Amino acid sequence: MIKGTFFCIDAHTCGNPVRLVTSGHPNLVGETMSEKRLDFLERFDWIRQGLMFEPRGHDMMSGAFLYPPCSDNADASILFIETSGCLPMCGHGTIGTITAGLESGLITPRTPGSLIIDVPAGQVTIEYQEKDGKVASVKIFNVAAYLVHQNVTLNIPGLGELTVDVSYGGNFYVIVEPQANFPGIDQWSAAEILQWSPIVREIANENLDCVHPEDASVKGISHVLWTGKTQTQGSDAANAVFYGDKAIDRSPCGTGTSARMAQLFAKGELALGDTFVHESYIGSQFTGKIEGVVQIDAKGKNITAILPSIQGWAKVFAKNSITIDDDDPYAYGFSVK
Ligand code: PYC
Repeated sequence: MIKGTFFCIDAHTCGNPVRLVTSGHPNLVGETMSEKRLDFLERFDWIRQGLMFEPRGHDMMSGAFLYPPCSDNADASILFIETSGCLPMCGHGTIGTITAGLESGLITPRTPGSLIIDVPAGQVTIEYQEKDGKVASVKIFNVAAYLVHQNVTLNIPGLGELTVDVSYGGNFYVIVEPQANFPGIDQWSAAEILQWSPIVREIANENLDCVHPEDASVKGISHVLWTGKTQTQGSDAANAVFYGDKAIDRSPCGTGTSARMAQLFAKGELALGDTFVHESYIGSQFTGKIEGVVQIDAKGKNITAILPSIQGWAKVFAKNSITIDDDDPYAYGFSVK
């Protein structure tokens, strides 16, 4: 029996996939995208599994559904899906979704050139530029980002000690900079990043508490951000972000760039108004900026956070109709361990 048919627009943001699902949306219960995200995970996760995992997707696959706005001031809402679940926020996913949504006419801005979007992590504002009938670039004014833990030493069996920071940029990131037991991403193969990242993430999660002070459903370290030398002219820094079980982000990672700027701001290495050109493992670039500084109330204790922006581009390359049919033994996908 066919469980669902999903029309999808496939795109990539600076190299990383974005599958915008444009039909087959389940009706979700909840007032906010955070509540709707939890409802989707509880009742409709089979859709994510079918569309993200092999054979319809792959390890890096990530995507999104557009929903009507949850807030009065917003133009639309986004639910993110990927191999690991439903992220509270995804920067490359937002850039791809906005590009594909505008180019296909699925998003109609009330004010040309700008949009307000509800996401599970809160609300983001978008500014975009068009050229020759296409979206040339998308700038996201992201949710507040802040450094959570600083200079924590983790003991990684087989690798040794790593001193790391943990920062939030829409997801929680362990950030690993070059040090005795890690020479930098320019010295490590993709296979080494994929080998050590899940172990670092697991040990970091065992040792460090990460719960967002304004939404307790946003918790736990999901990503590992490794740094190293740049390879593209004009980059201020380079990173390789590990997500899911076996993925390295091909884009510079929007929430990772936000988390990294928050870390560098807290350590005095970036200031309000600074731009930050961040490079991915394949050398593609996002331009980040520290747009503002705010205080987040964490049960009476104030956390200083930055308001980051991230600018990048996406390209649409395919349109397809995907069915999930119960008679297929791999209807809900698989992942090779
Ligand atoms: O761009 O925020 C991002 C992202 C998260 C995981 C992969 N990309």
